[in-house]
Amino acid sequence: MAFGRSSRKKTPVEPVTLKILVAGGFGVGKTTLVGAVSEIRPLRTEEVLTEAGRPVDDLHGVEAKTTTTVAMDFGRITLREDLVLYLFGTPGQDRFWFLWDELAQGALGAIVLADTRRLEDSFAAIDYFERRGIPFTVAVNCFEGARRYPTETVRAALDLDPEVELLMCDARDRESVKDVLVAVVEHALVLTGREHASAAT
Ligand SMILES: Nc1nc2c(ncn2[C@@H]2O[C@H](COP(=O)(O)OP(=O)(O)O)[C@@H](O)[C@H]2O)c(=O)[nH]1
Ligand SMILES: [Mg+2]
Repeated sequence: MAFGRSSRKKTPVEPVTLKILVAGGFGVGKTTLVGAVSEIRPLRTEEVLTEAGRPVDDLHGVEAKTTTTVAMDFGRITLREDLVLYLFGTPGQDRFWFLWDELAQGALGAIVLADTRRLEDSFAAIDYFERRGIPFTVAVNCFEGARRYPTETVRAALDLDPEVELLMCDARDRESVKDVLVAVVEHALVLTGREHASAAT
């Protein structure tokens, strides 16, 4: 029995690990999203916003927020037995741009979180991934109290390429976030596969 097929099937597979970035403006829900799905206690480096930080940290529209992620959020989720994602939240503030190139190393793809009340806050992240050719999916975090817009309206406002996917999500909801992650991985794998195919010809 010990050498039977059934016991062999139980041999744990070494999972593929993929790195996904979570980007978007300040207060859009990056820390919330990573925390909602992570199986490990998310590593967070939140700092209480200080008076000194106020002129830099634009709190307009996020008045309830009293902490800010100074370095990054980090989390892990097993999407399937053989597929583990490591999530890296990018710092939301402009003064931490220098960290982005480090974080982007080896990333398969990215989520750009957006809030329809402050869409322009997500432009920088979209530009960044477009310029570097990193596949990304846009997820609109549907805060209650924020007006709902048709997908096409949001796509047009963000000037998204037709092949970039846009989803609505709730960053606090594990299943909703998982849907976004699956979409990002699938999108990124299709694009990466296409790249490999064209490199081979
Ligand atoms: N109502 C609501 N609040 C949210 C949602 N996502 C995040 N928040 C809140 O919005 C604030 C900013 O979220 P946070 O994850 O810290 O944003 P970050 O700066 O992008 O990391 C926090 O107080 C969250 O609790 C959401 O989907 N709905
Ligand atoms: Mg944060």
